[in-house]
Amino acid sequence: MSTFSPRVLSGMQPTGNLHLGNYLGAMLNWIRMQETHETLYCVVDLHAITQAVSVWGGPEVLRKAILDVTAAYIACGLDPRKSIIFNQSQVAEHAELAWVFNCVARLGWLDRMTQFKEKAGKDKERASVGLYDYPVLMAADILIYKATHVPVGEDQKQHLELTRDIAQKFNLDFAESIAAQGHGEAFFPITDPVIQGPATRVMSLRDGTKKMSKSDPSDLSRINLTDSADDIAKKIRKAKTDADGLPPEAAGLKGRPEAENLVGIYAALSGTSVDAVLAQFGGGQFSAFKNALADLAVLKLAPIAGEMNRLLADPGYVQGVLKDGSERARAIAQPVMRDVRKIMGFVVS
Ligand code: AQP
Repeated sequence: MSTFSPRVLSGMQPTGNLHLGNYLGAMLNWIRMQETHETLYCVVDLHAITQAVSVWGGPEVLRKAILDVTAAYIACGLDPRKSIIFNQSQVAEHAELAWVFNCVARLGWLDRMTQFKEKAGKDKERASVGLYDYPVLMAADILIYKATHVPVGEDQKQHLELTRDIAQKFNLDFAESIAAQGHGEAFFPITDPVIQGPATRVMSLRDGTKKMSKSDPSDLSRINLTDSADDIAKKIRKAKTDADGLPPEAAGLKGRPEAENLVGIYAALSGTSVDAVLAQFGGGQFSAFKNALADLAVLKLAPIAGEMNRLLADPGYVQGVLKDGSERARAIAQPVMRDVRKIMGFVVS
């Protein structure tokens, strides 16, 4: 059996402000895991350009978004001394391995990806090839570091399954060469998704059946990590709810997506469970719960915006973090890519 040392990789797209969904679904686990694992966190800028230029905004918008997201990472609690923080485009091996994986992955696998269907909408003929190929690049992002664990929100589960399929097929297709080159039975690990916590899928504050998302046209649908304390409190107080109060037990949230969402958010922000939140607030008025949630959200989130502004006042520092992180990431990625070339039979000079 091949064994792989535990290593964590994950990323977020610089396509706009990070929001509460990114924070609760992914970031809290990222912060936790930097204490126990070797961790790499990237700003996935190559993924940010998969939609039309009019959607991602062009060079100036992208440049700013990469720095903003990096500052958000640090402001949330990622520590550049503990984690490798970098932007994807600075490590060319992501794109090179993605090409190899394009030749391993099958069209049928990609055709099943629901995120492409949602993002491409009805007019998929006009979607970019990059949008379709996004999950293959994501597999390369992960496997170029032989990452064993990837903390993500629930929406990324299907893409992680594709990553596992690609790793498995590569290991099988090239098994003889992998063994001959001294890598044992498997060259790539079968990565585990880490989808943990009471808010792995945070829903829109305006519609409990839709994921909270950067691209929702309604700003009231999400809490941005850059929102002021007033905006955070206002958005929570205006969040859609139904007419009933809070139930005493989790079973009572069934069929009530908005209530379930707000309780999950409270549990994640307070580091407790849905049951514990309902033990405290169940049977009470929704308005009292919303006030408590607004206070908690302001307490936890408002300092992040302040810290982001402080960091962005010194762009040289943020750029320095990315430069240092990219060098450290390249030092891991380059030998892996060299091994892949040898395994596949490319003549390496
Ligand atoms: N609503 C969410 N609940 C829980 N986790 C979420 N994530 C995103 N939305 C939620 C997780 O955040 C990480 C980074 O996501 P991303 O920025 O790379 O991509 P995304 O899923 O495309 O983000 P958005 O906000 O939904 O952007 P748009 O609007 O462009 O589609 C991932 O781990 C993701 O699971």
